[in-house]
Amino acid sequence: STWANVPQGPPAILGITEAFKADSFDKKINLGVGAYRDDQGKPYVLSSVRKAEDKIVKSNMNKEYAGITGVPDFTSAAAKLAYGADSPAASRTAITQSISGTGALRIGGAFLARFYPGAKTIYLPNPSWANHGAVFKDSGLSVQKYRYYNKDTIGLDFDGLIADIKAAPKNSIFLLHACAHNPTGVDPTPDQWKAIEVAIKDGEHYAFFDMAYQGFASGDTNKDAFALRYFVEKGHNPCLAQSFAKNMGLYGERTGAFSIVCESAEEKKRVDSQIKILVRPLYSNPPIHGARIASEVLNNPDLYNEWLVEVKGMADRIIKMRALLKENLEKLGSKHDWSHITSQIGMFAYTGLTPEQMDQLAKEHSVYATKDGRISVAGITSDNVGRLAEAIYAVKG
Ligand code: PLP
Ligand code: TYF
Repeated sequence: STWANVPQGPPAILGITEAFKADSFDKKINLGVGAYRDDQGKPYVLSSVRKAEDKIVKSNMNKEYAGITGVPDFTSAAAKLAYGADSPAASRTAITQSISGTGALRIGGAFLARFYPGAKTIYLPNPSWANHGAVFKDSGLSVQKYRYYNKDTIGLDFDGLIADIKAAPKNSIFLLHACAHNPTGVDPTPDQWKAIEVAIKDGEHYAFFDMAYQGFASGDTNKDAFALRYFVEKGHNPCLAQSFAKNMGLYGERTGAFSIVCESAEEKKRVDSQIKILVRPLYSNPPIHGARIASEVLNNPDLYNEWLVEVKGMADRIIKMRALLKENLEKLGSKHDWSHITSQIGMFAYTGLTPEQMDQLAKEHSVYATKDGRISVAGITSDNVGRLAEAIYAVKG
């Protein structure tokens, strides 16, 4: 037949959700996909987002197409949120709405593949978000890795990271997780970021920031934007993929933005024209509903303040679950050092459990997460944390 030569592919991360659904045990726990859950384990729609959506629905707006680069009130507010209201680069930053963070990464990859004057090689942290490699490879870049995670310390391999930046050919592209590194939950400290900035500048490299969790790391959107803003302050012209999936809970609305800091307003104009030429044959123009919601939340002072409180609420609940998980493991008598569970930040904890132990967690304890030992802390609740600790203690001791 026509597709006889199409090989069966492996299941994606959503395979975990499938296995979870097929499990009939009523106390099963899903810590697979990184999506926030409330303390009842339910998907959470932020109150600020609900109010913004109500306003939009009630205002009876039409459904006309947005322009190629999306809803302008949304993109200008997104840029302000990321780079800061007083960004020195505000007038020279080109920005387009995107199909959430993934779409932003893909536009960025395609733009660099077409126009980046240096080697079209992007270095990803090892490990990185599972989709990064495929996004950039399919964009036409060649993909390499730089050292990031030290499995002995369950922390940052800072020396390896700096050495790899220094060893990379001049003008390489470096993908940097702006905050709340996925999957490890391990971020550089501000001082380490300063050293990374120097190494990137010395190598004449180009910084590509992926910011999928602004507000989720510290609970403070400004703190979480430190690295990005610091690079701009130090004279870099980075590009940025932004997602509102996690921090506004807009997952399926696919709301995001891609931006490039340019040298001048004139350069911005040329870059902007080429972003449009790139996006037009990809999907013509982006969906409007999520962008209108995010725009309302970001531009309405009352909703904006309510949102900031809600983001901090999500971050704080995750921090509390980290502490409870560690405490429960210690109460059970575990002799391992679990301090990384509370020192890591963002949505995920990188437990250090082996693929075999993760398999055992699923098969014997109905606890589902990725094989690399990553658990989505957002899936832990006051109710299931005790059972989770027992399961981890049973497979690891
Ligand atoms: N980048 C990182 C590091 C992520 O973890 C994710 C996943 O949520 C994304 C980008 C893109 O997510 P989305 O396309 O849902 O915005
Ligand atoms: O890493 C995660 O679990 C999140 C959610 O194709 C996600 O980033 C996972 C896979 C995917 C899109 C989002």
